[in-house]
Amino acid sequence: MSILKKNLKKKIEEHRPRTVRLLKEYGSTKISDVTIAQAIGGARGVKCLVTDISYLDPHEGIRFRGRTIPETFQALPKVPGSKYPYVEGFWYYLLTGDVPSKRQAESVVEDFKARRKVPGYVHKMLQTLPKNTHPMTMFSLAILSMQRESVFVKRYNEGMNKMEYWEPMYEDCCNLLSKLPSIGAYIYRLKYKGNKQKRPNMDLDWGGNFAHQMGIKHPYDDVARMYFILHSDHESGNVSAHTTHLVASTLSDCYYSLSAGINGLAGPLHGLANQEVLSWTMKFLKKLGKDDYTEEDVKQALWDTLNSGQVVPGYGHAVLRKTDPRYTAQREFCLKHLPDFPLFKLVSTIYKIAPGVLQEHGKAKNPWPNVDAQSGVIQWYYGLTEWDFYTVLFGIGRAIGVLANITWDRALGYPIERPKSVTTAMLEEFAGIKK
Ligand code: NMX
Ligand code: MLT
Repeated sequence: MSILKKNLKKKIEEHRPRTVRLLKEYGSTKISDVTIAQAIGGARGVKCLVTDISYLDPHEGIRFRGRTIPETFQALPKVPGSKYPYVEGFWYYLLTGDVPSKRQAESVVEDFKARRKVPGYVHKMLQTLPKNTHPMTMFSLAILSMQRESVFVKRYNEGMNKMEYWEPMYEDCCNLLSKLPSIGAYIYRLKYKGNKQKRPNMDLDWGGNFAHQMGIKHPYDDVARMYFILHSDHESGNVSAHTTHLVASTLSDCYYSLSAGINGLAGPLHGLANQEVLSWTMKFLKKLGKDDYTEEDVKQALWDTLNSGQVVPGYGHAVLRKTDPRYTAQREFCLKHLPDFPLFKLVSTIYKIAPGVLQEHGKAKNPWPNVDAQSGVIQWYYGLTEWDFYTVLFGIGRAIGVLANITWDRALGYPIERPKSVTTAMLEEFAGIKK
């Protein structure tokens, strides 16, 4: 058994009695009420999911296993010659809650390398798709096409004890996660680089090999490591995490579950906002027809968007009530590596103007930028200008968090998810409205 799997097993065995006790002795303790506004309005703020992998505070932002973003980057073992951690070490950390030693992180690097090879039929399937298929559709299909590899399904069909469910789920998640960077890069080069593919480099870690297969030189390997960790997890209520969890709760395997979660990420109000930000910014520059712009021009463009009934992409959030620390982390990267890049300057001007405009508009509860407002600029700077690919990057990162979560879902025996619905007439009755 691998070092990670052995440690995870120990953690699971230690954790199980806590969940059992809460259920048995405190099951009727109330943690949330539900209002009519919440029932109609997307369950905002209803506390009905459990995860220990990350927690999102509205004012502080995300903590992974109790650590803020800077603390996480600081704590994890770094790739030699890089300031950024191994993504594999981060996977270890999310699963166990323990910061791995360099040796422990590197054992996951080796384990992932052994699982990295993408089956040939995935490439063949991708080649048959119409040329204008969106990269997110390709990514989701690639994941789904590998469902036949599921170890969980095989073991389930043989007859398996519930207490063992997490083990084949863990194997499936490692098998799937280890392949995602290669699949993403394959889609990129198939769609935008005339299908001139690069073979994986077995000397490189997960993030480094992604940069290599994309064909983008250093420091893009560090950009990839930073990006994937930043986008990994945002507690359990966001659409991609919740969908993955929901589908997995039926005992569907991780291929079905992640593919579904990726489909949720592909919506413009969720992950696809990162492509919308670039598209909005480019339209703004095109409409202006010149390189220089004033703050007044930016303000006018934001109002034009709002007045035409559209959202300002990259701004607002269902939980956060301040600038997203993932935005700040990427902004700090830009200030260090690309301070004079014109697109970064424009995004910074939007950051200066948009919150005031959104406040004056008076609808968005959070006028501050989220992760998607800043991520595309960095990709563009390093030569990845095909913005409809950006959400695939988000998806590769998001897989780390949601796959860690569904492994724990199996370990703790979370049941099939099935909330209750009511009718409008029932709501009217609750409200005391007479017909
Ligand atoms: N621009 C214009 N209007 C907005 C914005 C925005 N950026 N954000 C919220 N609103 C509106 C929202 O559409 C709603 O209008 P209405 O009452 O007409 O339905 C109103 O303000 C109240 O919405 P909130 O309660 O503030 O936001 P909610 O929790 O419903 O939605 C988002 C959260 C993130 C979906 C929303 O802020 C949004 O649409 N933002 C732009 C898209 C975006 O950046 N999404 C990425 C989120 C992060 N991610 O990667 O997933
Ligand atoms: C995410 O990373 O999933 C987004 O910020 C959306 C969310 O948390 O609701």
